[in-house]
Amino acid sequence: MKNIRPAFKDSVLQEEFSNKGYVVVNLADPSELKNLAEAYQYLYPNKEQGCVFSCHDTDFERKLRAQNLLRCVIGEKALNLFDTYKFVSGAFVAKHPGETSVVLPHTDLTFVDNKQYSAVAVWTPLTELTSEAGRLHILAGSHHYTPLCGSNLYRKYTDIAISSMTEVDLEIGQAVCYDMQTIHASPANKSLSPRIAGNCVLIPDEADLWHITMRDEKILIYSVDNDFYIRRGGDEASNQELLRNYRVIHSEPFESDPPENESQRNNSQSFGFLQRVIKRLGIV
Ligand SMILES: O=C(O)CCC(=O)C(=O)O
Repeated sequence: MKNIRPAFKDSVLQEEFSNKGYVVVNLADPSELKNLAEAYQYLYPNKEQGCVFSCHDTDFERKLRAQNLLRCVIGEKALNLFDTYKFVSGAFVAKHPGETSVVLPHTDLTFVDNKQYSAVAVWTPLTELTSEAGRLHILAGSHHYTPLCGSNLYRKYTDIAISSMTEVDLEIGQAVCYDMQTIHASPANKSLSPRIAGNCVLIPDEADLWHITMRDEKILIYSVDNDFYIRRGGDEASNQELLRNYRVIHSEPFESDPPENESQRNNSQSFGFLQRVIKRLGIV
């Protein structure tokens, strides 16, 4: 196992986090989170569809206000749990009723050098979190095996059923802190009202903030700042344009995972890697 700088002040939480890739904590007074839910309704009064992340909001001023609110409530509380961490970015996640609100299994972007550090997402419900409304599901232990993730370097984890992952039940006031390399997902919201959550990213104070992208068959690691993550939009062309302001600190050739045998070679490009994760975690 890698020798990673601890994230949590509390050694019991740290051990659970290192083993499973996530841990549930008591984060804040429910009334403070209720205020945040009201602020969300004020900023985003219109009915939408699917699962909508405020970090992809094209209204830059509103995106910034949303992030500042999340930092002041979730970010500030979370900082007390961590051993000299800093806030990087935050988003409201609105899962609207309907089948299109499913979030398929994925890892988050690589924000730090995972050989040394853990970037942690602090995800907290702002509305009642029932199974029907779509809880976060996590594949325990998967953070030990997942590869780098960039804006145009996504892996597909479609062979992993959401139902085979751990469903994280939280009261309002609690949060799940997960390693951003951990595979997670959430099923569609089958209830009648939107399910709102706040999600904030924190990294160690001393860690270089990364953004990874792929260009000309190469994986490029950029050293960026918080401003990059608030300014970046959803589309890759503007992302590449913005990256011109930053420095590449490392590059390596992109190698897709080699298939393990002839039948796999015929079947799927990413078969080898995914099957190894599945086998190691015993979720076949
Ligand atoms: O809130 C959800 O249901 C999914 C959140 C998620 O996957 C993420 O923030 O990366």
